[in-house]
Amino acid sequence: AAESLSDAEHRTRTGLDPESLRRAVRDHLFYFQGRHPATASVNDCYLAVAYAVRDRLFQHGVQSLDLLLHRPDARIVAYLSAEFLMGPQLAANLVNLGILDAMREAMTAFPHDLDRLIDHEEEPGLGNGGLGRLAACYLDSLATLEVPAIGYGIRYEFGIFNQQIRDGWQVELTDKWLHLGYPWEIARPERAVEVRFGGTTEGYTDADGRYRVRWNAAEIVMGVPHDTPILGYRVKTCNLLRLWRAEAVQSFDFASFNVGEYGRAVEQQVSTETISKVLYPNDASPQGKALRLKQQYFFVSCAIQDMLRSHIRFGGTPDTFHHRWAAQLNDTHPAVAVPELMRLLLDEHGLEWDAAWEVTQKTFGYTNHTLLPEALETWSVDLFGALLPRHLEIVYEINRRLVDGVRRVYPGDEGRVRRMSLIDESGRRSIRMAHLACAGSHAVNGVAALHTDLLKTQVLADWVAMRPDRFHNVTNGVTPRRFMVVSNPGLSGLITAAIGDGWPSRLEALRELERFADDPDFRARWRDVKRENKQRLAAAIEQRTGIVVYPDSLFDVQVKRIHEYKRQHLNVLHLLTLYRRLKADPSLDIVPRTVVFGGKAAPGYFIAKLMIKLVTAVGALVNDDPDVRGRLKVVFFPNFNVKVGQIIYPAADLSEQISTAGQEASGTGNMKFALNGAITIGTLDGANIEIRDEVGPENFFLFGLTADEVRLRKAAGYDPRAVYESNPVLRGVIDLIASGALSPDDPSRFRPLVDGLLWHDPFMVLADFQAYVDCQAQVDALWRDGEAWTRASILNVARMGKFSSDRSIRDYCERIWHVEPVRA
Ligand code: B1H
Repeated sequence: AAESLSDAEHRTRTGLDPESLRRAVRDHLFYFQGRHPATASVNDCYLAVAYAVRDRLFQHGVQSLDLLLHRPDARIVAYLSAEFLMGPQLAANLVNLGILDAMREAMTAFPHDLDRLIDHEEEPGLGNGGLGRLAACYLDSLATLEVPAIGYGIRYEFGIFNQQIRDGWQVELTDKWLHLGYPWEIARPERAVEVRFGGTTEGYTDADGRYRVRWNAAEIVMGVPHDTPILGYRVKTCNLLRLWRAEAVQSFDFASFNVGEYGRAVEQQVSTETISKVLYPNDASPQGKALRLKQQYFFVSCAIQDMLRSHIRFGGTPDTFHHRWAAQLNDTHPAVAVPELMRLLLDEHGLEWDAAWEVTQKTFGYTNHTLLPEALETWSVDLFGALLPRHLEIVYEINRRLVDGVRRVYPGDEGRVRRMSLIDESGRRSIRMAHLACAGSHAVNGVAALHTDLLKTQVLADWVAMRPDRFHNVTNGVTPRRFMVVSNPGLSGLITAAIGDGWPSRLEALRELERFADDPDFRARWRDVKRENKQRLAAAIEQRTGIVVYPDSLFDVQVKRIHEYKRQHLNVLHLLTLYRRLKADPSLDIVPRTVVFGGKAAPGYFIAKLMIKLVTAVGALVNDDPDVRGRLKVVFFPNFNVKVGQIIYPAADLSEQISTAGQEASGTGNMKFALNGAITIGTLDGANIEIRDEVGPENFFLFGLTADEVRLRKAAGYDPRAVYESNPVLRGVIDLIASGALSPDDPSRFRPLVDGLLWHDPFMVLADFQAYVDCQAQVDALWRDGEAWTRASILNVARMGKFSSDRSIRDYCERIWHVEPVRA
């Protein structure tokens, strides 16, 4: 206490006025980086501003922590996730601190202005897509709601690959996000923990004569935490993102070195540090790789040990662990936390099984993010046992008790026992991680109403039958701070001028915009903002692709991972339909459109990469065709990430959410678009359903089969070929692709795509084609009535309040975590 700073000292050191900020930036530049302000580079200035901002975050952070330690009864949320897709930090932190304008003013004294620095910042791409970005939104909301929380994950040295488009194809480049230094984190080597792998187990009798198990591991790795402060919006709460880096215990083997084996001397270090080297670039189809399991166990073990250590240090006992911690499993990637907590409680802290199991179940909640069968993780028993022999024993014991329970409730129902077992015995024996997560949690949830329903009636139906009260829905949400205030200042300013500035942390307040929907003045200003955002995107498109697009055209946008179930190819079929109409009658009066695509394809996903090539090939065909006269433009915007999203969402008129019904668990891009005034064209899938319920069916373009219809249609024997034969428009576009006209250098290039559609079409693209084209005609009709379009756009924003991640987090706090805010 003697050394802590007084409020007055804080004010002089971390003042928020332009003059204090200017001084802070100058000091960091000069004393910390050894740079003269007059000759500082963009990166020098960026780092100096970032450090000045970080000081102010830590000021809040240290005080938040202080508060927690004085309240050892407060429950803390631990969000366990293999991915955190944080996006750029500078502007978001300035907004949350409330000093964006003050810093802009402060930077006029330096050679580079603030917007240049914001533009310079690279983002840590430590996630694949929606699942990782959701974790980041939830951290923002937890802090904003003043709920103490830590995000635990992996500090990958290389995040999701950077995507370049060369000759129309995706090329993957290593993401070196650390190369210029990452100013937002601070390494905490003194808090490192040890993580063990491999070896054997042995039983022994302890001093009290009880049977115990000891794990004699073969390999030890250090986990070193790197902390990034997470400040809430205009509050004093500052939480933590704690990412773990793998380091060798002993980095240099002198014994080898001394006998001349220089290579061997560093081998161990290289192999150890591979664990946190790179993010697996799979969206929704994990592969059973040993390194991936090592990554999962590595960060989970670090996290649980860290939580236990702090619990005990502040006076807790192992049997009250769950009073202090509510841990959420972000999908099954961290599900090995269940046997890890059991192991620590049993083997290291001497609890009996029943006591340890109660603590474990009360600690964990599990969120499922997908129903795709190929994405439900399993690990072969052999691999799991080789890396984690003690955990395999614990999994077997959990399973033994589970199976006993099932037999008690359903005597003689061996089919059910086989279905529910943690071990899949068909073929190569493997552990079903979703079952392990269900078994070890007090609450299981899906991420949108439909997804939760399907989870309950299909994938986890047996589990629901046994423990119905454990299943919940928590519909996803996104943070309006990043996806409105930071990325769309024009719209945010207009909204604030109309309804005041409370809406970013009380998003339901957007409803007050409804009364402006019929105000001609307000509509005109609404259109002006959208137009400015479209101009900004048009400039970025030209700069990155060379394609010139027109801001007066309808900006029709589909950005998300490239996957067949998301049906980028359905969008392409519509595009080609428009193109063929124009070719047949160049004087046709059509609504000019700019169709923008963006998203990464998993490097090993051939068809997804071919879809990217198809989009760029259509662009090459259409964009400069004299018959088209600029009325149709097709753009593939490279390297879609959070930063690019912040330019794209605000500029969209139409949001493409066209997945096969029943396949997209929730979607969150759909929310980001609608919050920025885009109108959705979509299927009854994921959160689209709830978005439509909120904004009203008249302000949403709905088409396509429902999830039930998809199922029935498949059961009845779906024949895509028959659809093709019977629809001349569809035949025209499919034949165009098959003809080779889009790929004169390799006429059969798109054959795999075409054949997939004609002979299998598991995602019902052809079945939904006509409905989609008809629906797009309704889009055109509304677009031609500019006033009506603007009205629908305003009403979309006004009614999207439900989709703030603050609402999602409140749901988790009340229904799953039972935690309360700790107010500073
Ligand atoms: C989602 C994933 C995912 N669901 C495996 N599942 C991964 C699965 O690297 N892997 O192995 C990575 C990611 N991601 C997405 O989660 C859903 O598809 C979206 O519909 C949903 O909005 C999002 C957040 O809940």
